[in-house]
Amino acid sequence: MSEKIAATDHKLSYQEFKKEILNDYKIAVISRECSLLGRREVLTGKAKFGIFGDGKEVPQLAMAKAFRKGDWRSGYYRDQTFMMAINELTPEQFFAGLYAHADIDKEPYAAGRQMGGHFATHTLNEDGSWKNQLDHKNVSADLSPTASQMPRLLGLAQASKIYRNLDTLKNAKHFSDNGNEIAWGTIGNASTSEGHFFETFNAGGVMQVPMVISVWDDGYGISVPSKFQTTKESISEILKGFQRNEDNEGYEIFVVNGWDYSKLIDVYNQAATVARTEHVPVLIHVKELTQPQGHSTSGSHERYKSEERLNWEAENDCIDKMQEWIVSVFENEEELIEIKKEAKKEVNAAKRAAWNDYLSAIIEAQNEVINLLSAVAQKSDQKPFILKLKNDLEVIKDPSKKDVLSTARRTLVFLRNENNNEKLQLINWVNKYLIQENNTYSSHLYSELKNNALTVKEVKPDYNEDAEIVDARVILRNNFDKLLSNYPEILIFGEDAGNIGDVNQGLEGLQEKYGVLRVADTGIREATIIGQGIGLAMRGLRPIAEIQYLDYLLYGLQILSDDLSTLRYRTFGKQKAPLIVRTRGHRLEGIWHSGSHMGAIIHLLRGMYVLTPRNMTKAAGFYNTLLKTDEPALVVENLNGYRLKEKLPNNIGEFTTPIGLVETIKQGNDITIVSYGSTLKLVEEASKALTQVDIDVEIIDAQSLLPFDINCDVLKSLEKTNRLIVIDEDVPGGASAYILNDILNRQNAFEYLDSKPKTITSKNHRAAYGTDGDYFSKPSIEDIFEGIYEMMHEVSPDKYKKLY
Ligand SMILES: Cc1ncc(C[n+]2csc(CCOP(=O)(O)OP(=O)(O)O)c2C)c(N)n1
Ligand SMILES: [Mg+2]
Repeated sequence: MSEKIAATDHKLSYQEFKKEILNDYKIAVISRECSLLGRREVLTGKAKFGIFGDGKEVPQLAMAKAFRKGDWRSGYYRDQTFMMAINELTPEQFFAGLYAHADIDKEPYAAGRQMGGHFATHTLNEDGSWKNQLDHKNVSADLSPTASQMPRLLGLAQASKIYRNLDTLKNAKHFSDNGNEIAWGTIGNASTSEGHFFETFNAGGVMQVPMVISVWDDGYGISVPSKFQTTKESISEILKGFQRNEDNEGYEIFVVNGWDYSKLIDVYNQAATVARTEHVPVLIHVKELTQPQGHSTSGSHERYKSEERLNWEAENDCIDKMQEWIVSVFENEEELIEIKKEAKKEVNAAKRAAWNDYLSAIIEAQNEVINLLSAVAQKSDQKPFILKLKNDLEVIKDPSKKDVLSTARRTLVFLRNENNNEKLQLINWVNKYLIQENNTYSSHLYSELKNNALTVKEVKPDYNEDAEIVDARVILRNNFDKLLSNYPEILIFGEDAGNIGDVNQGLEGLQEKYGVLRVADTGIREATIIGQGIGLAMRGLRPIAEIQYLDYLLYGLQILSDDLSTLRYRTFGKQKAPLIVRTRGHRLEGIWHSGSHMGAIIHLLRGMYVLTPRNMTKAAGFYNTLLKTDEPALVVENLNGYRLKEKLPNNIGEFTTPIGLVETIKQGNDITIVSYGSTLKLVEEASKALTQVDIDVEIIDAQSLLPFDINCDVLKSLEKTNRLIVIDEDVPGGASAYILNDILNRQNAFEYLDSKPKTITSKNHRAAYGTDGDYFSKPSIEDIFEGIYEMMHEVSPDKYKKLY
């Protein structure tokens, strides 16, 4: 037995062996004590919500033993014991998370932005550069939607395969040691019902990547038992067909009870060996786990578990069983009782320290405001009211920032008719606090570093006098060729992206040139194509993930939204995944293939850049820009633009399209038209016809929807035209409303407008199929012409007579 336990790296002496086990035991009991006290903190109102790892401690000790520096975890909210065992979580940090302490030094996972139990390690240095991942045990930032940790697990694992097999990356010494790193996934039994789990599982088998997925099986997903979750009530049973054999590659599958410490260590060792050396994916189904305090602090499990089940859980607690086993080996019950006592003391002290730490800055602010209120009250006609506010604040023993700031702001209402130095000091305090806390809660949505994507300067495409006119897709293809050759860490993959070079030939011949690892076909599985990209990007590669059509982005949208877009924000800038997503959309016909649900996309993807180039030169320029920086973006190419003709620039791979800047593509005096993507072609057509009736519009290409027009150039145009129409093929109230809101509210265009601004959009439904379906669903040239004409008719009815 001892040899098995010690099998990881070297043989242990008896004393070392015992010490290691007792240390594990101590971690387990500390972790349990945190869960128990954590629940109490919520029930007494000091924290809002708690979700803990009680009942899952022992297998996590085993996983931590097999987990090496350079490895990655992509897991979920039950993994506090693992985090403690790899020395990335202390009890004090556990409570800082519970209290939502918004100081990244105290709560290093999310600076209080996520619920407790959601973990991460820092992969970035202060200046935004990568840390050496081989010096760390890496934890990709957790997120709450169940199974959403699975898609990126695929990419984290694939990176090892890429690093092992691509000679050109042999120097990537900060990311990989010859691909020897494992990506470890954890997931609850019930969450394996999610599509993300099955999609990831299948893709991992196809790709043969080193990932080890642990399923923590406690028989429930909140109140719903396995009977309603999983066929045959066993995930390992139904995944048996994935087991590899002599004829076929597949998975290695283990089944083990979660309370069986020594067996768990054995299994995790075997799993690690096969994944690390052979790059075979592994499933470890960890059964017979429990949930001693129920799912979370939101309810009690007595409501839904039978007495029989509750009794079974009490008798099969994994720590109790581990303890029994230790006593059977070492006969040291007293020692364990002592460890337990110590653990209780330690956790209690940590809890108190974390609470005081959390509160001290708020109490300081409370005192500042109390003093300021005392001072203003003395000078004020409203003294009794202000003193009442002050007293109400003073008696709050455990104040929140909200208590403090809202008191200060409400006081200013009483002082609205007064002017004195004391009031000025209060105003200064409020302004300072608002700025400070805005940074605490709203920073790091995008990179705030010197090299962020908005700083990349425009380099215009350069043309020879006799520049060749080519199918636009050739510009993209040549540009990708150049990028692949300039950046060895670029990988492009997607459905039909490899062998045929994508459905529109933007990658034609590039797989042949750069190999199947760098230009790759994938299965039809958008969520994991995105996840693959996120994981690869986290490990220092520069993936370009292709989603075949914009309409099918919806399958991956949840991961883009929940994982990628929030990554920098939810880690307070401590993790990044510079993934570029490439897709194509607009203007085919039918309910799908024609879609332009840009409104939905831009609202869900705050944290990414969303770029809508009007042609392929602009698109190529965006890719070139994005590769000079390290932020995630979605580029929507025009589906009907690949075979249109464009001039071939001679600085392929070098010209850039700036992010966040609009471009005026036609000057005019009467109305400013803002549009983007392929709708611009229709606007241009309509504008030619409008010239003939003496209407001269200015056309602005938005180009970049997230962010939109950071320099407020539309405003400058409106100073001249005083009229605005936003045109797109999204539904009413979609992206056009977003653009309109920006121009009116952020740019303050209101004062320049002489006509009511309007939008011209598609109908409320998706586009019907066929030429006529399209004509009656989306804005046509006539719709655009008439919409613009009507505005001029309202201005000058005699000159622009009613059309009909
Ligand atoms: C996509 C999604 N649906 C629902 C939830 C709410 N929810 C949180 S945990 C949970 C149960 C998960 O059970 P399981 O995967 O077995 O993990 P356990 O909590 O039992 O460890 C549910 C339904 C969620 N977080 N995400
Ligand atoms: Mg469960």
